[in-house]
Amino acid sequence: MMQRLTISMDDELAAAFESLMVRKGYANRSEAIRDMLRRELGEMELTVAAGQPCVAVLSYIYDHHERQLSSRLTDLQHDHHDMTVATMHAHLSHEDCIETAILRGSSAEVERFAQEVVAQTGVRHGHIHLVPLAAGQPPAVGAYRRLRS
Ligand code: NI
Repeated sequence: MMQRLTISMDDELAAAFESLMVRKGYANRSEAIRDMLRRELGEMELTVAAGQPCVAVLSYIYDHHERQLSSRLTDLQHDHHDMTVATMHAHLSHEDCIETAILRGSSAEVERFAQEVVAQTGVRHGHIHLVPLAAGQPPAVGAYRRLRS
């Protein structure tokens, strides 16, 4: 059985999608979207299945003119001080700041915290790179995910 989905998107996103398809060599849109979905679902499984200790690099851009966002982000980090190893901040322009945080904890906790940060209004381009820390075992495969565009 196949289901048909109709998707709406703005012109800019549609154009970006078309060029991505060409770049990655997809024959049609359905195949490209199916592939992205499978990848996203696979990554979710990988990270949900693993409750193991990890380090992670979380990065995002945000608008520091957005009301109270800077202090909300700082508060969030203080609330999770046991997980926040270090944070680096750079002022990119009049509006934008970039921050990277090194986090350490169980992958489930780290992901929950990261998701909370990037879900704040005014945060863009949230990415996380999770590296599992399995004691006495060879390094497992890490996961790199885009949390928010
Ligand atoms: Ni700044």
